[in-house]
Amino acid sequence: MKTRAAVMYEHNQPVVVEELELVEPKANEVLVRTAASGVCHSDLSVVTGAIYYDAAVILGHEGAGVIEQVGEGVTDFQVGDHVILSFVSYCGNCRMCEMEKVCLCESYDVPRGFLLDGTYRFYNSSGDGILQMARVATMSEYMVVPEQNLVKIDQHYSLEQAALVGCGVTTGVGAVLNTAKVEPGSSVAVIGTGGVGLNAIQGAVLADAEQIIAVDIAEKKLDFAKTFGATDVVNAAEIDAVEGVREITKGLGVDYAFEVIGNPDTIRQAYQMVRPAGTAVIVGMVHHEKEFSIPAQHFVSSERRIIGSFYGSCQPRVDMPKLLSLYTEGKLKLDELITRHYRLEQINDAFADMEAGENARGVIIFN
Ligand code: PAD
Ligand code: ZN
Ligand code: ZN
Repeated sequence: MKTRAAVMYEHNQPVVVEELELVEPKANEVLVRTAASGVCHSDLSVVTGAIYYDAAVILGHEGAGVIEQVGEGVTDFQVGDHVILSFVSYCGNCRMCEMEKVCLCESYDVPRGFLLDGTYRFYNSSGDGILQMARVATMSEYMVVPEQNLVKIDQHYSLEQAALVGCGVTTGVGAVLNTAKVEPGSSVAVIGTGGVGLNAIQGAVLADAEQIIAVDIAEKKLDFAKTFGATDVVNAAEIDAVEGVREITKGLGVDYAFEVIGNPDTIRQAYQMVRPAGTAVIVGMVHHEKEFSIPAQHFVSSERRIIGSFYGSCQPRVDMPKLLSLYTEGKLKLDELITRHYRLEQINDAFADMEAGENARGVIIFN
């Protein structure tokens, strides 16, 4: 069948929207018609090469849609089911899965962007195979994905709001609740209050944190942060982020700092703004060739902790329906995250708006 998709053919060049041929789902795979795809910074990082994929690859990993066809052996899903796409495939049986660390599943040793049997499902008009970001490719009208990447949801949810749960919401809220396990009454700083960071702020609200300090260089983002529950803001374009947070916390520093940008400098700031024995949580995806450094002796003598958080340490099929329930109960904001809609053809505009700090989240809507 034919589908239109946003394809990265060359790093740091405009993304190409074109018609591709999509083959039928094989065993344990499903054909999904995409309803909506959020535009996450990780998509832009695939374009820049910070998150490395060989070209060509279809972008998009934050989406939701409707099942149109199921391959042989698929028993948990049916045509018509509404699903969120998970950007990890997990087996459910390996040691990491049994430890409920399913996002760290180690069973699938397949090169990035191929489906689990190591082959392509998408081809361009020249007959070249096209990879799928995170094995999903939500920036395509249709996608064939492993059933392991699907989360079934109730049909009354808007697929547009549900799409955001596929990455930003689960990553941000999960970093606070699952990875860091922030205690009630804690003080929290979130550095970078974009689509993911705003959800870390929502996570801190859900954790009953007492003080939630938003740090960003864009005033507009700090305004968003306040509506999502930040109690204080620090504009890092105007003052030093670490000093700003220290001042608000009367010199002590915060219990938890979340870095949600992907920059070695702001990772160091996160480390510096936590109190002794506090925890810096790194959510941002730093360029794959870069490292960060911190003063080693100080790290020991201050007993600070630095932890990584991937996909909010979530269990997609457990956590995503729970997050949607919180939305229904009015405890999680999803509507307010969506500040602009785009058509697939406008993907390069969506990335330009992201770089200009325009949106909380931009969302691509399909017909
Ligand atoms: P975004 O572009 O919506 O937000 C980034 C925010 O950082 C913006 O508001 C910027 O203004 C702000 N910012 C940039 N530089 C600075 C600075 N020096 N000081 C303070 N603020 C700054 O991105 P996003 O929220 O979609 O993604 C954020 C990161 O999270 C990005 O690295 C992405 O790849 C990563 C991510 N990680 C996971 C995971 O599983 N760990 C999942 C999804 C996204
Ligand atoms: Zn993402
Ligand atoms: Zn596994």
